[in-house]
Amino acid sequence: MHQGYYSTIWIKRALCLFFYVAACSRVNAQEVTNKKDTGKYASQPLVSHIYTADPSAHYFEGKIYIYPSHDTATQTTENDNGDHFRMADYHILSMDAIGGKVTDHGVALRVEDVPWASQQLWAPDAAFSKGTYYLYFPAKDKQGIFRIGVATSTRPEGPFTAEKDPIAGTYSIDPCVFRDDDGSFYLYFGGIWGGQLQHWNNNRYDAAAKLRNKEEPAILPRVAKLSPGMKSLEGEAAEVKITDSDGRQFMEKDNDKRFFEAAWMHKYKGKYYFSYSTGDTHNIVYAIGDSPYGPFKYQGVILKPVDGWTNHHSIIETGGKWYLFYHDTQLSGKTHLRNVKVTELKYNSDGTIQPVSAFR
Ligand code: FUB
Repeated sequence: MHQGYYSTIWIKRALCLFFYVAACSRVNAQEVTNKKDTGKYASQPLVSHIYTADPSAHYFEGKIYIYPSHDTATQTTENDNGDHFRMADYHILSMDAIGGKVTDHGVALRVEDVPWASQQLWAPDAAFSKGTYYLYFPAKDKQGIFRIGVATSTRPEGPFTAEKDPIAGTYSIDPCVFRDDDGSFYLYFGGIWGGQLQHWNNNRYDAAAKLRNKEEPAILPRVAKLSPGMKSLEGEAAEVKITDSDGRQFMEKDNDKRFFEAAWMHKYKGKYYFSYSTGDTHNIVYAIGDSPYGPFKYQGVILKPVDGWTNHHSIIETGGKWYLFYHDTQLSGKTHLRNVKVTELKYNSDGTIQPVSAFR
């Protein structure tokens, strides 16, 4: 009886010890995993006090200014329409140099201060011309249709004052404004699915239009020259032709290469580099051309998929080096709560870009 009692105690003690050791090693394993997780990223978020995404970087007045989306928590269920991206204002960030302290300049524009807009301030861009800073931004109008608006300021960080109406002839999302060497400005825009580009044919809205079938030509981004006043288009928007290396236009099924959203334009050694996100295959890719209007020949991947569904970037040169600004979801683990980052971008001697990974 006694023997049985003691052996029961010893069995209990042994079991306790076993569970204690197991629990300890689980905690240790968890800590190691967390440390490894932080270290797995090649770059760290530029700010962590707010969520930021879609960074459009520019060099203004001797500093680097970043024009990002300001992601906010939302109760809206995640869907293919992007309804969970319900951003309500913009904050502009700046830093003296890459790696330096990042300043958040506070609210630069709010959706309620845009007379024509109803919701969803998505990825913006900015430009400077003749003493004025211009903020270009997409938002849904009162009918729920994405348009592109413009707001002005005397300062790169704002605050910005929005025009009464969206820019005539614009639609969809993700404006990118490119200044060519001759001082002309070009506006690129468009994004499919929630960005609504599939509803626009010949610059007319078709509510019934559907996404393309796999065997149909892929939907193309749009470009228009900006008029000297920077608030209107010079003529109608045109499609930006992107082809494979053999000159073949991409089909919808080429979704590892065809355009989805997030256009960016930069010039390197006299060539025009048009880069964009492939959307559901999550790459940032690029194509090269001889004119800001294209056509552009596909070259390859710039940024491989990051954490999170979306991939969005900008490219600038500063201090004699080239940099890629992008975002991922390191801080939140949630698709619609992103954080902006930066990393160096390198070219090969033939002008091609060395692909970047967001991970070590
Ligand atoms: O931030 C909202 C949308 O997500 C952007 O407009 C897209 O480019 C994607 O990053």
